[in-house]
Amino acid sequence: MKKRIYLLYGGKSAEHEVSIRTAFSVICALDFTKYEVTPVYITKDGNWMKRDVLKEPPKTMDELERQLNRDVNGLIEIMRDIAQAKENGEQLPILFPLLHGTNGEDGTVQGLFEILNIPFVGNGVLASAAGMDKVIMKNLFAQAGLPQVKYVSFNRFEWEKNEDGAYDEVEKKIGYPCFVKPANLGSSVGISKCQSREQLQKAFREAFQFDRKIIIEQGVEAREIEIGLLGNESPECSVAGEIIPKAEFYDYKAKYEDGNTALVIPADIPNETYERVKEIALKAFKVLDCSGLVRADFFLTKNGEVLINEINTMPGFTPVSMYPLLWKHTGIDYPELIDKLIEFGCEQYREKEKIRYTF
Ligand code: G1L
Repeated sequence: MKKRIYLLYGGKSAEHEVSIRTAFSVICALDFTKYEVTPVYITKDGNWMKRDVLKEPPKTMDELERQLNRDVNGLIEIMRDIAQAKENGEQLPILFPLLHGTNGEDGTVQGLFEILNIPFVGNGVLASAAGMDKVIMKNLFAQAGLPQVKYVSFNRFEWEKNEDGAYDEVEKKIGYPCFVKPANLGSSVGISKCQSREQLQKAFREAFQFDRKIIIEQGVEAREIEIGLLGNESPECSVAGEIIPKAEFYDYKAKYEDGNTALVIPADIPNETYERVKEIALKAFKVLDCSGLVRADFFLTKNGEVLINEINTMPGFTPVSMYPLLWKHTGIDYPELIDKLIEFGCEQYREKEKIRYTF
């Protein structure tokens, strides 16, 4: 019997196209003799469109994007399929969400999966939600004693009540340069670097357009190091990678270019630094109660200090994204990585099935 997979992609998000491209890569990497693949396209208006089971990998991306003119809500169809599988005592299908931002990465869609009581790939409700909010994430890291840059946070109410008080606090606790960002990790907009009070005022106004909560982080001169984690109870760590501005790289072993940055894998760092990165990444995974996968991002300062910047519960996931590349260099290629993520999703579901709800 083939394992059934529902691949969810598209979605109400600025990353709609990225998601489609990622879904295309994932489907093409799946072994069709092992898996039965059902694409579920979520349109920009948020409609769920369950497609027919794929007989073979799609030839072009357009096939995944074409809208179906069916009046049945795809979500209801999926729910019916699940109920039928349960009734017939069949193996449950697994959901594979490739969705970003609102209703995808923030835990809401994972909540739906929990209610449906069905296996799914990747992080659960709590990790997804906590990982989406920079302030919550950093507060949890702080509570666990993980090293990170200084930060403060304000909501719109606090700022409107006392604007100058907020700027004073930033200058007293953080200083310049600093970064002002919407707290919501999903948005790559509304971010500014500030060197002065004037810039800070402008940056607050800008960031508050995109969220009701903002975070101000100390700007540090540092290298950017990332690592991948894979697993549930005792996750494995990949080699580390480095992101560097294009102008600065020359004769490294592996170079991947994308826009204005290059990825260097493995990162050229001392072994003790790598050990420290792993140690902190594993703690962060545990602190946020992650499952399946995480990409952990770090700053490495001039004096060798390792600071955690953030973790990403739904990292970029095309074959040329940092997370899959890190695993490729660790000895796990893209198709195998996907197999493992699916297996970890099933394992996580079995773990939850052990919980008693009656007493
Ligand atoms: F399901 C996984 F494996 F956990 C998973 C889900 C989503 C891995 C990576 C992603 N990433 C995304 O969905 C993306 C928005 C970054 C690209 Cl579509």
